[in-house]
Amino acid sequence: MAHRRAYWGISVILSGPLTQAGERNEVVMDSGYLAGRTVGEAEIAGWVEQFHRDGYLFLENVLTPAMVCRLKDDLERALADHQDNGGGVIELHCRMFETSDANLHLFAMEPIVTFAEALVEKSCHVVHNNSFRTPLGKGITTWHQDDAPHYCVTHGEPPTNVRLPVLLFTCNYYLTDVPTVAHGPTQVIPGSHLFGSSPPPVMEGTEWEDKIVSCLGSAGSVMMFNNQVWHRGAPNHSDVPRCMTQVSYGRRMVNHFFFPFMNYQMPAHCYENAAPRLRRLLGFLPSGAYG
Ligand SMILES: O=C(O)CCC(=O)C(=O)O
Repeated sequence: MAHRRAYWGISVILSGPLTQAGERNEVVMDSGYLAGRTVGEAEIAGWVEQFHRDGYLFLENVLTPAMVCRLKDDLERALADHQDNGGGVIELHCRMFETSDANLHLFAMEPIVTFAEALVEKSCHVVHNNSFRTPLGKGITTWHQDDAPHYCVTHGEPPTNVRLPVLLFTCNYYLTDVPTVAHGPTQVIPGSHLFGSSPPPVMEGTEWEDKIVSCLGSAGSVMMFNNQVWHRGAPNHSDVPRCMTQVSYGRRMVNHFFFPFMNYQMPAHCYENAAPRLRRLLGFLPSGAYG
């Protein structure tokens, strides 16, 4: 099982001590965070290529500690107030942006928003923003795709000469440190977005077991993944609940998933003073086919 860490240019990485789980932590000497920075076209294009190849992209040192702190506080407050249905495996609060400016701010945050526009389409929008806490021993541990396969390979090997349009992808922002597999990282099978089939619910004993990548990183990291890629949250066997906020970007042809969907009305305070880009991301889309 590989443990992949992706760092961007200006971090200095040193080898750290072995953890109790026998894994070597790397220590990142911060000389800055990505949040709010404009990244050059070439770097964005490189990220897009990597995402198309692997079905995901993991970046560390994105959110500042202050941002992480606010997002986590907002999650704790929201959960104390109300919990949505997390299926018994996570403690969930939907539509965080309605009550959390920190979440709303993520939608148009550079350089992730520019990456989303390059990857999905220029007029993409935000279709989902949930936050959750993974209690000890729990997690969304069944392997899955977020949506059914966009194409099905009926026989033989999956094609290697296709590139799927990215209709929808999700950003998992880590709000707690995930230094070891025991902390329940998001795990992924690289390239599986092109397999044209759904994953087995359990990877142990399958031909893909040794392909699992665990995205280990500090709070403030972001794991961005295609809705087609095989992934899960590893069970949280640490002694700290794991916190996460999610923002999903979709094409115009993908509607939002703001529960209860039908007759959902976005509170006016979310958009009335928003800049044009954020307004579009909130759903004020250009007209086009079907509308
Ligand atoms: O908890 C995680 O890291 C993964 C979450 C997940 O699988 C999902 O939201 O679809």
